[in-house]
Amino acid sequence: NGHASCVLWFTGLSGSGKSTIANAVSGELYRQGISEYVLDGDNIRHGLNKDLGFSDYDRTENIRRIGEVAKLFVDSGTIVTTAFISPFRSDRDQVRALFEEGEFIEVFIDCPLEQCEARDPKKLYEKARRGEIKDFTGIDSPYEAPERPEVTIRSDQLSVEEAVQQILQYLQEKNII
Ligand code: GGZ
Repeated sequence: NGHASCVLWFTGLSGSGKSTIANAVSGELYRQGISEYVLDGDNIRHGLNKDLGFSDYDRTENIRRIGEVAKLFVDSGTIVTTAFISPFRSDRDQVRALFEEGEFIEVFIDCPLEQCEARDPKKLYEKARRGEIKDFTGIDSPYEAPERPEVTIRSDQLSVEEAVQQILQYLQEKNII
């Protein structure tokens, strides 16, 4: 199947919908016969990066390693989607610099903190507010929103299907798929 490879680099708060939308995009690409893969906490933070926590230093190292892995996938001809908070602009920009022009597609999963906190499926925000988790993104650790993301998904206003369509449309416009 003729398609270009790229990284769809999702960034956004915990609970913004990154994993859900990443997996839905991946399912649709798979149905189209496209070589694709999702990197997320389940396959990275539990394995390659299980030595890392959530200090600023560890997050930077987490993102650096994920960037290198994403590059290997792109070199292999795959469309790789990454679903990590990646809160620091400079870390994301360093990953961008690993790629050729057009290969790194920053996808901002934009959802107000109040919404993410209201959903709170794993009750992590509740714990962070009580001080039981420290350095929690959006509470006592910063989130630096992208300034010029290639795609912005208002996940509080769109259905998962609409979000998937917006991303696929971008890939089509850029002749990647
Ligand atoms: C943020 C945390 C923290 C802290 C545990 N801050 O909603 P989740 O559970 O499934 O997604 C969050 C995930 C964030 O890991 P990332 O690798 O994406 O973060 S980063 O890119 O900043 O390195 C959350 C859980 O891990 N989690 N403690 N303190 N999220």
